[in-house]
Amino acid sequence: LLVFTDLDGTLLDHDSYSYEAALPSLNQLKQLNVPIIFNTSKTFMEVLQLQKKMGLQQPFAIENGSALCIPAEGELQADELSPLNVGKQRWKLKTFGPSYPDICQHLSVLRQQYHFRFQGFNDMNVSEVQLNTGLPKYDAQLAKQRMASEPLLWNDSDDQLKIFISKLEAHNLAVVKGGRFYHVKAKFDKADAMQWLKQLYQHQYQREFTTIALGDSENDRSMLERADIPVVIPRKHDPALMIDHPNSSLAPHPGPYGWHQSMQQILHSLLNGA
Ligand code: 2M8
Ligand code: MG
Ligand code: MG
Repeated sequence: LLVFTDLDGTLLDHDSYSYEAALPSLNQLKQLNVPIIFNTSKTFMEVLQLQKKMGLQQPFAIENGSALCIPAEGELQADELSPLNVGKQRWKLKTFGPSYPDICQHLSVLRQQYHFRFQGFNDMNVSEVQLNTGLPKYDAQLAKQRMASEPLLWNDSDDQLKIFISKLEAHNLAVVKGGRFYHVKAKFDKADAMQWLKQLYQHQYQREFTTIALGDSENDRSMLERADIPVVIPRKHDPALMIDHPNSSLAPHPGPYGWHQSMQQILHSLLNGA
C-alpha cells in the first residue's frame, strides 16, 4: 500500500495549515509501515520542514510533479537521481522540465509580448507571498525557493488566460490550478510523479502496490483519476472536485479531519478484507 497525498486543503487545513486532526491516521500508517508520500505544489524546502515536524522521512513529489525526491539512504534504489544534501540530510532528486529561472524568463517574455497581467512568486517579495498565502514569514521564504514551477495570481480576463495557456503549451509548458494559484510548469504532473514512484516501489519489491490518493483541487485530478483508491477532500470555500473514477469517494469533512475519517474507513475495509 502506498498513500499519495496533496498537502494544502487536503492533509493541511486550507487556512491554518494545521494537520493535527489527521494525526491518529498518520500514526497508524507509520505503525503499519505504509509510506505517506506527499504530492504537492509546495517546494523541496517546505516539504523538508513539514516532514521534520511530523517525524517523517519519505519519498515525495514537489511543485506539482515537476520534481521528485527520495532519501539517499532509504529503502529505494534509483541511479538516475542527483544527490542533494541539506545539512546532515542526504536526498536524491529528479526534476522534469525546465528550471525555475528558465520558466520565469519565459514568463517575462510573454508578459512583454502580450501584456498579460499576472503576479508570480518571482514578482512578489516575502511579505507579498505572506499576504497572498497566509503563511508565516519563514514558511513564505521557503515557498519562494522554487526549482521548476511558478505559482501566479491571474489578474487578467478569461480570454487572455486562454491565450496565455496556449502560448505556454506551444512552449511545452502546462498550467494547473491549485487552491489559490495557477502553476506554470512542465507537463509532467502529479499523476506522472505518482506513477514514477509507484513503479520504483514495484521494481524494488518485485510486487504490485495499491495506491490511495487524496486531493482537493484541479491540480490533483490526474493523480486521483490514476490512483486505485481516490479520495476527494471537499473544500472549505469552493464546491468539491468531481472526478471520473469508479472507486472514488468524497471525504465527510474538508482538510485533515476529512483525511483522517476517510483513511480510517479505507484502512478498516482493507485490514478486514472487505
Ligand atoms: C502554493 O500552492 C497552493 C497549493 O494548492 C495553491 O496553489 O494554492 C505553492 O506555491 C506553495 O509553495 C505554497 O506553500 C502554497 C501556500 O498556500 O501555495
Ligand atoms: Mg490542495
Ligand atoms: Mg497542492
